[in-house]
Amino acid sequence: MAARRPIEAASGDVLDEALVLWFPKPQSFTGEDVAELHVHGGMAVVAGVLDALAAEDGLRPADAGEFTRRAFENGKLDLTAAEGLADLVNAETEAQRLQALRQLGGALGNIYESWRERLVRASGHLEATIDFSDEELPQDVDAQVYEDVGSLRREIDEHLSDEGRGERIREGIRLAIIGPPNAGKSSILNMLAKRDAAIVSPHAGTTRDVIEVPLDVGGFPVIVADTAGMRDAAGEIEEEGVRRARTQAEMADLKLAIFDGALWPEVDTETRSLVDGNTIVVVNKSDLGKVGETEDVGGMKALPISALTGRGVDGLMGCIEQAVRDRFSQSESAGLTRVRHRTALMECEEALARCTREADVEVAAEDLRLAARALGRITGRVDVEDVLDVIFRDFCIGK
Ligand SMILES: Nc1nc2c(ncn2[C@@H]2O[C@H](COP(=O)(O)OP(=O)(O)OP(=O)(O)O)[C@@H](O)[C@H]2O)c(=O)[nH]1
Ligand SMILES: [Mg+2]
Repeated sequence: MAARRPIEAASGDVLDEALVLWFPKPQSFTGEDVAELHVHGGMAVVAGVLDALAAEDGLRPADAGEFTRRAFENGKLDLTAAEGLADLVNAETEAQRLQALRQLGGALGNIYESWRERLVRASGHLEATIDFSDEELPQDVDAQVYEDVGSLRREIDEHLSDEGRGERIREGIRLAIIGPPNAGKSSILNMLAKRDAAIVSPHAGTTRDVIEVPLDVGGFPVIVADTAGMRDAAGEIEEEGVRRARTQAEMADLKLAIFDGALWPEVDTETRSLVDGNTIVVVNKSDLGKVGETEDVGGMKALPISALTGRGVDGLMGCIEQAVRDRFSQSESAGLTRVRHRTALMECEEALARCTREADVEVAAEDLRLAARALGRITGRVDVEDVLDVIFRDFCIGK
């Protein structure tokens, strides 16, 4: 129901002409009666209307995430959908938006709920074999239960072995720029970021702290980290910088290994030792004329570029985008997006493993109930009080 109405203070002063929307329960977002006031957005209007509302008995400002929390508590959405909504509000790139929308639409919740129902049914069947005699039951009830538990374990294993794709899309894919000092790592970061994010200088050992820049690479969120040049450092501060560079290299989903074209064909041995299947190999300073078109480092094709002239830079961007796409494009089925999901799924899988090893049928049935409970925690059916505060804290006010 919508109407245009004057909004009045208790004194009778008209504060604004506003659009008033009335959503009767239970069809509203929260499942409760909800009134929305669409006022003219000036600060004085908003402050006046909020003051007038605060003067009414029983009214107070909503906490962050309170609308969504009430919707959850009234059974309007499950916990994974609520998380999807929070992610949608925070989405900065296309891949994040798509993933969040899919989760809000129930793609994850439906998977976990269907698994949970299978387990509840299986534990019921197993319990029936305790309470009833063989003659009263259809044949091979327990064999069927164990077969279903086996196939569910395989589905969960497959779901878990996604290399953290959904989590990376939510939090950002990590790309570390590594290499010897003075190779042009910071110049390359600045080029990718299209701004002077890091200090560039002719002195080896310029960068010490890790400098992170978030980028949108073909719709994927990528956090590019520039690091200190790898070498036996001169002094404590640089030493710490090099230690941090190595940590970044270990943590990264993808690496850009930069070699110095001024020293070519000499290559830094430590950087070379860090080159693996998730590394794009680059030789910078190709403008100095020492680097050929078809170079390689330890069998890996090396991309000649020049951060100074911009040569080869588009090719490098293309390589990064392709590497990200190859690794992080969404599969057909929805994937988990939070550590919370992963932990509960691992707990479920452990309970199922115990169940298959267990000789005592009563204990095995209890394992199935525990496994179902772990899944119920993801969608918010059981044991959720302790996680609710954490989840809804991430929301903004008014959602
Ligand atoms: N000729 C040439 N010089 C370059 C190129 N890229 C960077 N340089 C120069 O190389 C020097 C080092 O560049 P940086 O980007 O600071 O190198 P870095 O790898 O970050 O160095 P550290 O932070 O000390 O490890 C600077 O003087 C740059 O101007 C290039 O493509 N060609
Ligand atoms: Mg640097």
